Amino acid sequence: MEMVELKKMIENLTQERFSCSPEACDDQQLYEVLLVLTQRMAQARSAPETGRKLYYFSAEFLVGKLLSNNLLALGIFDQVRELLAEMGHDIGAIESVEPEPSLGNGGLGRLAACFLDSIAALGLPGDGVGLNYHYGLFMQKFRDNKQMELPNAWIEKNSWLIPTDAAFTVSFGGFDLTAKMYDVAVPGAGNEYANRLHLFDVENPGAQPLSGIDFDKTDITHNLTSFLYPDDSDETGRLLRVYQQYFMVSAGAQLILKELEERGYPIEELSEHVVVQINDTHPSMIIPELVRLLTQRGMEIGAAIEQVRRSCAYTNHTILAEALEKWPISFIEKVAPQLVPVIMELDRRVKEAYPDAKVAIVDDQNLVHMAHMDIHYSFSVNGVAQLHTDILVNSELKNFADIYPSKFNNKTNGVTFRRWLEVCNPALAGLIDGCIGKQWRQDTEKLSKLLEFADDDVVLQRLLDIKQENKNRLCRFLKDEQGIELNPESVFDIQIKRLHEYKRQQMNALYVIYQYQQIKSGVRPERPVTVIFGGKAAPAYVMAKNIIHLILCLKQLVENDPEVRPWLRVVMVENYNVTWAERLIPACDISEQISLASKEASGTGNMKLMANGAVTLGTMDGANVEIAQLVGQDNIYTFGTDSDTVIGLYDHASYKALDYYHRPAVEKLVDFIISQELLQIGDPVKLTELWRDMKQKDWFMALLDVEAYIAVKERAIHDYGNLRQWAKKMIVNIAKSGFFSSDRTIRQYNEEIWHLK
Ligand code: 26Q
Repeated sequence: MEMVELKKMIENLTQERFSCSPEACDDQQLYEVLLVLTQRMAQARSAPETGRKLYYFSAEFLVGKLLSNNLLALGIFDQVRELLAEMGHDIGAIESVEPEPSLGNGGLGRLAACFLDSIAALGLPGDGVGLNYHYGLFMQKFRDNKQMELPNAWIEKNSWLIPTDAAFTVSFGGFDLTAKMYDVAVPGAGNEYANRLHLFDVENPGAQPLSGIDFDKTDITHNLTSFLYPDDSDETGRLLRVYQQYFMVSAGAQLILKELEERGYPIEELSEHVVVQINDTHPSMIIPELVRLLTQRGMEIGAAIEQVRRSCAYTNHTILAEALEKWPISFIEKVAPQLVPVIMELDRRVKEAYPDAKVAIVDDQNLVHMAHMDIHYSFSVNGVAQLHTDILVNSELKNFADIYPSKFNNKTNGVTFRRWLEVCNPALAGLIDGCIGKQWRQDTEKLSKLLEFADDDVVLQRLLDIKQENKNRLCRFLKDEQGIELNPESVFDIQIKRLHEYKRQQMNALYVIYQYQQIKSGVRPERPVTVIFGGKAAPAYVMAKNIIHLILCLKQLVENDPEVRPWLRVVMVENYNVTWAERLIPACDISEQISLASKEASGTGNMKLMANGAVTLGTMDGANVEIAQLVGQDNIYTFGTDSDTVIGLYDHASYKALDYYHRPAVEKLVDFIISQELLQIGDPVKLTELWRDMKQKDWFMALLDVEAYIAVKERAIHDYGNLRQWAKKMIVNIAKSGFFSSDRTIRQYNEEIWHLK
């Protein structure tokens, strides 16, 4: 679009809405103007040509702020930034007034958002289907070195939500609700299309939290879409969760059938024209709901089941047994009694064909295993990284893979480089353009051409300079928003992800203790190190909160010790979210990916950090395995017990934390958790609980790997001293990151599962 034309549009909008020139507007006003502008431009676009159409069902879409991303997709980001600068405004400041739609917990929700971005960019016909939570993931505050949760409202008078005329009745046991459909436009980058994210909402929302983030979970009518569940560890109100799930899938199923009819196809041809991707088990009730609706419209049950089976595909995101959803049939009886006979029939057919109780849908305790229903009644089951898929096939879901060997397939996750490189790290994107041209923006595999510059001193120096600028910028944000002052010259070692024992933030905390003790005994690290954490703990997840408490206590200890502070700093960013990720990732030197091997299905932060020139320090878990294969041993720091060994330890229950605790080097780290120094700062109950768990249980085997971890981290920090060598590692990582574009992932979904066109 021409600059003059764009300028005129902005001027008209500011005049129309605020009766003033763009120059006279404040950031809030300009944000609203740009929101309206992008929304209109996106709405003027048409949906991609539909052969088969995809519906991506997900309880979470962690889209993050949308302004920059949408401007980029519409191809006007650079022009708008320039125009605003001419008018005396900074696009960064304007963006900062945008509230972040945090409609997801973490990896799974962010993946869904990256996928929508890529589906649109590839010009494929595919819409998202989810829920319009009024309160997104809670806001995290720290008080007394503990996590507090506050409600997080994101919908303002002007938001990205576009009301539509579509509404569907959803029948629950004893009452009906109307599901109103709101759309968020998803413009495709580099084309003229736009898809939609459909978010369903109740007609009369409006619940306020009772206190903190606590809602009246029995008031379904008003509270069904009030809030996003902060992950599976929150046991309260599980029934409301089932209400949410059924509401989403029932409305979504009705939308599918309505659009099928509008396109002029009979329901008998459903699977020719529709594919449903089920993002983890949260939307699994789509299967019985579609069967029910098809039979209601006159199809014979066997034919209906067959159509649904050929339409549905399921993605598994977890190997943690405790995270697999199993609902008591009594819950479903209460929420959606009309589904019970369908589920019983689906189960009956399974039991008839496969007498093995381990593959039943309904078990002998009347629990409905959602994943089992998905596997039997879909045509594709995929894991999200090669190792994850291998573990599903060879151990976790072996019984199923033996029955349906060809259903199982791998789709290694990816991330959108538009948000996670072009938007969040424009300086690096510009350097890459200068080296290899701009084609990588369409095809990220072309980043491999950067390898030709691995010995180019000018490029390597520029790469280091850009990293330094990004570290400086992060320091300014931390200073302005959280009052934290850091040494930008230190090594930035960053672990950002949800708090979970399997991700082993506690092992990183043990490293901090190690380094603290070294310094106190007179041995300084080779250079100053800043260990940065970011992440939220589920409000009911006691151990995860204890780990946050330990980290915050360590931070306070280190901050107040003038002997230690110049060499070691600890930071925990408050309220880590997509927006903070966009600031942290470009500033990272060492990317911490230290989950217990076999437990992290994929990880996607690892990919974003790699693309921004961070060097991974990690276990051979999830997609780290593929990162290691791509970059080679010189350009990654791997350590720790391998996944086969870990799986063996669980199978034979042979890991004994105490044995590792009693190693002298380990004992003095663990015991520091209840040292006088820390007990003076923190809550003795929490610290003692954590200490006891770590030495006696340590379910995720931090003590098994901690010595190897410390050794490899020391080596990485040593290697950082040779900056030229380090810059080479950075460039190799960037060059090899192209495989992890969600454009590649989505191409594979389309070629091997969806067949959209
Ligand atoms: C379940 C029941 C009740 C309430 C909430 C939940 C719930 C919510 C969110 C269960 C799981 C989640 C999120 C899971 C998740 O984020 N998994 C991550 O998915 C990423 C994308 O595939 C992977 O990269 C990560 O490895 C995986 O942990």
